[in-house]
Amino acid sequence: MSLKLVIANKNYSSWSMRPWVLLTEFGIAFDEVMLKFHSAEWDQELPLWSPSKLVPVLWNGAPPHGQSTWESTAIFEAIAEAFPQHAIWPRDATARNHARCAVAEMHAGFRALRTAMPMNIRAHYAGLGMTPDVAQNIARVETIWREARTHFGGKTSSPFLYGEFSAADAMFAPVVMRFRTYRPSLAADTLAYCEAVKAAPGVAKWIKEALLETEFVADDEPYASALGDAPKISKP
Ligand SMILES: N[C@@H](CCC(=O)N[C@@H](CS)C(=O)NCC(=O)O)C(=O)O
Repeated sequence: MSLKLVIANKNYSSWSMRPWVLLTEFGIAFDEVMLKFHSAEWDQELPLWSPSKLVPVLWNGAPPHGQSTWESTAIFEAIAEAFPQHAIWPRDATARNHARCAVAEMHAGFRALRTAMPMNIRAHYAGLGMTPDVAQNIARVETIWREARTHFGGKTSSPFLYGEFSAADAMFAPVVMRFRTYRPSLAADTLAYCEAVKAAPGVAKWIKEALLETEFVADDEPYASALGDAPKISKP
């Protein structure tokens, strides 16, 4: 296989982060194709790489003859199918069912959280973005994580949702990034899980590379202008 993953800015692109982290955590080799938002490359190359004009897209081979997989959950399935030797999904059927539901719920929902707390890894906006709908989304995330940890992951020595790092942890990694930026009030078990995700090598590598980026994407920066000052950019 010759895998290429087409992604956008690591600081902002939450959907890009998920399959990148999943592949990296499992040590699956791939070439990264970075198309930064609002760049000439994005305008010129995205139509070649992405049938939906969104990222991420996973290619086996390259356009026009390779096979493209778009939409995050389809990409997860393609990876799981291509690498059955890796437990991309939990091996236990009951855990796998819960993990699939959690991943599907994240893919389809949590709009309030995603809108009011856009991923912005380098920013520190503690206290911003909270609304009643966001609070409900966060409570639901905490419930899913707690269920997974109580019934599955917590019964192992691993800190992740279902035991070893899986597709579900990759799916929720951008939520951990949002919690890191907006610092909502969270339960102790949620915070412990967030620490484990941040320390996972693939996640840590993504964060490190995100912090090296300098582009400012206004669409993803509702609070930079609201604060009336320059964006808070932390040093790598
Ligand atoms: N449902 C898609 C969502 C992908 C998505 O919205 N990607 C964003 C970047 S994080 C994008 O490509 N935005 C570009 C645009 O909207 O023009 C998936 O699961 O992959």
